[in-house]
Amino acid sequence: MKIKLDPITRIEGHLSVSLDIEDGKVAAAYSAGTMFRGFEMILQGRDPLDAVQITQRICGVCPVDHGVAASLGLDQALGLDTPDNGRLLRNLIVAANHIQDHILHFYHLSALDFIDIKAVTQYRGNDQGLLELRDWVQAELQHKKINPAAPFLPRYRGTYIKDTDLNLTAIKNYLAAFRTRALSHEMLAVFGGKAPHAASLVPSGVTAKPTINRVEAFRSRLKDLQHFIDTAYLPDVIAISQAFPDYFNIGYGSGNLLAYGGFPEDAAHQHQFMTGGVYRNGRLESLDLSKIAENTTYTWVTQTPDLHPSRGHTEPAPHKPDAYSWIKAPRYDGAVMEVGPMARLMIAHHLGHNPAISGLLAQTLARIDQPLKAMQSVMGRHLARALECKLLADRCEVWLDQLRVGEPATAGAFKIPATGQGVGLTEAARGGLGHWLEISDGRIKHYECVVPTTWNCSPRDDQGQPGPMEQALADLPIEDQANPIEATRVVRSFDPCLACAVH
Ligand code: NFE
Repeated sequence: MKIKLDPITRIEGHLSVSLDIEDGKVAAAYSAGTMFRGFEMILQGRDPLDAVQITQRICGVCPVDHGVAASLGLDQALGLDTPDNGRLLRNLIVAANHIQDHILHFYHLSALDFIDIKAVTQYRGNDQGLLELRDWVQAELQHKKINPAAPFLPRYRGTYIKDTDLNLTAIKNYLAAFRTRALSHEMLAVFGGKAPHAASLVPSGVTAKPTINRVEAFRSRLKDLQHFIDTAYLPDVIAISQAFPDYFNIGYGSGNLLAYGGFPEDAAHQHQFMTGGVYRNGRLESLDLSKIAENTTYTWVTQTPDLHPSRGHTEPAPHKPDAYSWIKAPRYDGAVMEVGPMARLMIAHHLGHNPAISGLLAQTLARIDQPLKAMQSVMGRHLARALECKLLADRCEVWLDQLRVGEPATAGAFKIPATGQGVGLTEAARGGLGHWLEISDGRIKHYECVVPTTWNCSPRDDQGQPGPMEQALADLPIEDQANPIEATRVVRSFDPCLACAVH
């Protein structure tokens, strides 16, 4: 028996997942990115500065991550130093977007896998938003749609939360999260110029100078976001995780974790708020970029030997036999690696360099009575995002205080060299993001992005090793094959962005 989930809704981009079912369980899973984009080809021959703006168009949910990765790559290629203000403003812009992105993922993409939206029909208060939502859902229950955009029913049959108060609280927060996300985008735009695609990112920093007005405009919104994270997001994730403890044992994945590190705390990037590292076979290793290579055995691109991203090659081959995805298969020393908020939290925890991270993680796990290893699961990924949101929002206060008001946030004028090479590594919302670039004759000669969802949703490689999400789906029991809700819960826990994955 085969189940094909195509397209998977409530994610970003075009993902198709095929499941082979035997004895009521997933025997094999295949993850396919079903669209070609070709950004790396578009960039060839262009002015290197274009990369900061063009790569932001890879995605609407993590554009500033691409903008910062491109800027960091150009910093290296152009030999530019970034003043502290530039580093801090990059951190603040990226953190503002992570907060928006994690809240988007939990409330608007994933929560309805667990919360019972039908509970809103029992709402008896006078909140205008909830009353409108109640009318929409009631109409959908009668097979009518008042608003064509109301997307709640039908849905997969399955077990949803039964506690009406918990459902209604989470549904109220689902609505509040729209305003909260708008606030995070406003906060991003204070220094980014606009959102989602920031105009102010440039090599060596950010064109916006920190002024008292801007710092306070950022800070006042941050306070509201911290309040939402502390009183809605974290409590809702914890309540849902307690209602579905089984999902701490479901969706393990490849077990190996990778982070490049992000949010530098000093000019040399020696210290980062989220540290890079590799967690493989239960042990921590330091990251060695030379061990990264992309395999394309099952990707619809011309077959090459495994290539390091500095030599990555993309030439579409849509009729390639046996290929089943437009996503490449990045591997680390041949190993399948998961990236993302859970990976960076676990790596930071194992490194033990940051008491704020280890303390919050340990305290939360104690509260819900789960061991550390439970983090490598569907519910662990949701929890990691919520914890990271709190950690980043709290850290933004420190970065705001460190800004030197009135001083520049770039190194000033620079020249594009005839030749140069660089790599920009950062932590995007969904995990480690790397841009490798080469300049020749003052133009971009080569550009290769290795993107979080490229790691997580990668297809098999030449060794037959399935990608992290494919592994997380393996052996998953599917109770009702007409309603494979368990599979969509596993898939959404990775927060896939296919626009990014195929770029
Ligand atoms: Ni399109 Fe992205 C993030 C990046 S994920 S969302 O986060 O880079 O592949």
